[in-house]
Amino acid sequence: MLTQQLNTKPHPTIINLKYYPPHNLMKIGVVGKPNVGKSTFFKASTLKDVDIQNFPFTTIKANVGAGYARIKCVCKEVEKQCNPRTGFCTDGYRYIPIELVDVAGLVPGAHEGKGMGNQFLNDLIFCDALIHIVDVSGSTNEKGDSVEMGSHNPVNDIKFLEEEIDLWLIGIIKKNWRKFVRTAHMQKEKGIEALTKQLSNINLKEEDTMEIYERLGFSDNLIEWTDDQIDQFVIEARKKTKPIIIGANKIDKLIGKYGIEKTKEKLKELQSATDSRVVPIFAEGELALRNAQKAGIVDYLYGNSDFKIKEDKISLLSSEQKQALDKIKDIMNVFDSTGVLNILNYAVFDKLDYICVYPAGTKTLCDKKGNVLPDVFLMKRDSTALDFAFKIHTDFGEKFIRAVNVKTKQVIGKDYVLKDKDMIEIIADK
Ligand SMILES: Nc1nc2c(ncn2[C@@H]2O[C@H](COP(=O)(O)OP(=O)(O)OP(=O)(O)O)[C@@H](O)[C@H]2O)c(=O)[nH]1
Ligand SMILES: [Mg+2]
Repeated sequence: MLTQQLNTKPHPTIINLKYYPPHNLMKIGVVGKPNVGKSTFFKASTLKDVDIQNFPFTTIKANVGAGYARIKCVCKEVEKQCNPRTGFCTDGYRYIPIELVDVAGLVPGAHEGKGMGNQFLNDLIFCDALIHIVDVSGSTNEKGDSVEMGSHNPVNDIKFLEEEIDLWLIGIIKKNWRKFVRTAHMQKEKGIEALTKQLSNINLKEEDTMEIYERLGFSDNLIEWTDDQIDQFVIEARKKTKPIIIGANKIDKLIGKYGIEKTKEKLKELQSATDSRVVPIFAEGELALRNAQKAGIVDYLYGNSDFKIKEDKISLLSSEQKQALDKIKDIMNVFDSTGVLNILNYAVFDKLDYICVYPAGTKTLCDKKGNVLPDVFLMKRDSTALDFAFKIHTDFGEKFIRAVNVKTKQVIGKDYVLKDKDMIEIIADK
């Protein structure tokens, strides 16, 4: 609606998107019940031209595209302009691509086939985290139909969605449970080893399988596991492989009805009902703003806390358009941004605890083609120089000799623990 008000054309292309092989991109799923603004959030993040409508099940086939996390790039520190191979760098902010997957809406009972069922969630199996978009204004019921504002309690959505996601994963694991347990038994495989292999199918790492296994203290003989125990294990696995962050969307509606202070209280109420972090979002505002920026109406850098209408455009705007922009500005002032990039940054750097590391040549910071700091990789905190070498290329990992910390010029070994914004040169056998 706001986009129409601002009368700008949506941009069908993604900015400077050249994919790495998918295994190198972090992947984040966008989930929630129908009609809450998942695709609006996706479109505001990726600028991909996807369908948005005010009724349930607009999205059926998953939308996939590149969103971004954003950091202050080291190129400013070293006083050079970088040339990113993927993503982009503007005003010293480096935008690091992340794969976003926007799926169809989930309804309570989806695991029993209600709504669109939950098979479509299989598109999320390799996601590192899930952003659960909630209509915080309470103007969509559990099926995603529009209802009177405030008549639906968004706290209920948080609970049901988590359950449906858990039940989906439980369904996947239980489907082959008996067969895999029998095979493991026949091959005299240890329970934990068999389980590790099985759960790697849902992206669970070996150390995480071990941690859950030790914490729950279930039998080493998987045949003895009860149904409940399998469920408990998978729920813990889901928390590790698919942590959920709540995007409290449509805050504009909430503010419109209750004002700012009451809105903040409502957000606190929502936060107290969940262990997941609740991030306020105005997806429609971000989408309108990015389109206005593309159309040359405003000076705005995606993710910033403010924007300016261009002097020469002010007189060309209708009062409706000015009002729409004022509304966005007011909300950005209160919450420091529209929250769209904010929630992705929170997912990557806080919840998943990743840091950014640049491969760099010691002398020039360039690759062979002369590009300055062309890549930046997201690495799990506490990763080592050897992990980084493997991340760049298996060959580098296998033939690792030593590395150099480009900032300090110190030679480092494979066990060096990486720090955020390190620039590292890997020296490997040819
Ligand atoms: N007021 C307001 N409306 C929004 C916001 N974000 C999305 N909407 C509206 O919510 C409706 C649903 O948006 P979609 O993005 O299609 O929702 P969805 O969750 O993808 O819906 P399904 O694909 O049907 O599951 C549309 O009318 C959007 O314009 C927002 O931040 N504020
Ligand atoms: Mg949609």
